[in-house]
Amino acid sequence: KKYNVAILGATGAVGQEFLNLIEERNFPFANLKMLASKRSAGKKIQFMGKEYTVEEATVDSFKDVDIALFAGGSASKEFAPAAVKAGAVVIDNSSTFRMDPEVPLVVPEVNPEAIAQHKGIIANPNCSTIIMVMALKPLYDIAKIKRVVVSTYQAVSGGGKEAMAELEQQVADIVAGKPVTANILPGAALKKHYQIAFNLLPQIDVFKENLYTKEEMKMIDETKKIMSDNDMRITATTIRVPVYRSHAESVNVEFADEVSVEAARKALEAFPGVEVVDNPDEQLYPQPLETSGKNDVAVGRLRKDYSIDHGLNMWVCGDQIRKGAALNALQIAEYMIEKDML
Ligand code: 2RA
Repeated sequence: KKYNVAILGATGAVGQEFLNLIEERNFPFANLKMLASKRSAGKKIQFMGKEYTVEEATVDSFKDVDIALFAGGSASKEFAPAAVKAGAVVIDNSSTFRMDPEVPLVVPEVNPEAIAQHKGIIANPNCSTIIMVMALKPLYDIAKIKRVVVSTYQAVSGGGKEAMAELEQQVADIVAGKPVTANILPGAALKKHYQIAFNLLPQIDVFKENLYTKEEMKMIDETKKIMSDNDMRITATTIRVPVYRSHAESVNVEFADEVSVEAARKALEAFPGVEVVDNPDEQLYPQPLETSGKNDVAVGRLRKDYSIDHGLNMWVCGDQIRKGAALNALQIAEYMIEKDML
């Protein structure tokens, strides 16, 4: 069986990755609709030997669509209800519906059972959250996790194609001895912008009243929902780094019981979608350059946290446009196809 697929946000970084993955994974599509905002409407996209014209998304765009893949952004709020009404299942990469109790928030390796609860919309978690829970879940399966302390090192592509271009331009300008301009990062809509080249920015998204950024609160709230554990204590600090692609995270875990490094390694090695890269003798550890363009989340630097009773430190890297966004969403669709849920 083949399915009619629509991609909303087809011209952006996540939209483009949807296309790469649909081809790579031989996703069973019949018709493919490329949708975007008015600004991108009319653009041509070459895909699998065919030329597609990007159409402006409207509430009428979803007739006969089986699966609507939403790349993210404010368009989701406007178009998700229309797509559902037209009979499509929406897999949404924006934050709009993630914490809605009626909407499953899914990482297929972690909580696929939640998909069955959907009422038309399934939310794809935030990229840094997905990458972290891929490493937490196999560990949680051997011992309850009491507390997590995470610091992220997030690539500029998390801020979109424009943020990548900004880093490239700044590096070129610095090397050429020219003055540097910053217009995008830490966020295009923010009041102030700072240089990312040869710098770090401790702000991803806007600040909330509690002094955390929205990105930090996503990691906290979404992880509890995905792992179905509201008692888990989590604190997060999210940082933008001058890396093109692939987020990295330093994750400190406190368990309720003893977990040896060997047991943790074994559990991580057995988990689908995780690759353990951890050999200090050979200087092997995950690096964003190595995980860019790959599907698996890499985990390494496994070691005890001797400052607490049952603690473990790890270093996690994952391509946030793949597993952190497009791949995860497509895996949700593949799961539904496999289980005949579409
Ligand atoms: C970032 N979390 O890296 C975002 C993308 N969804 O900015």
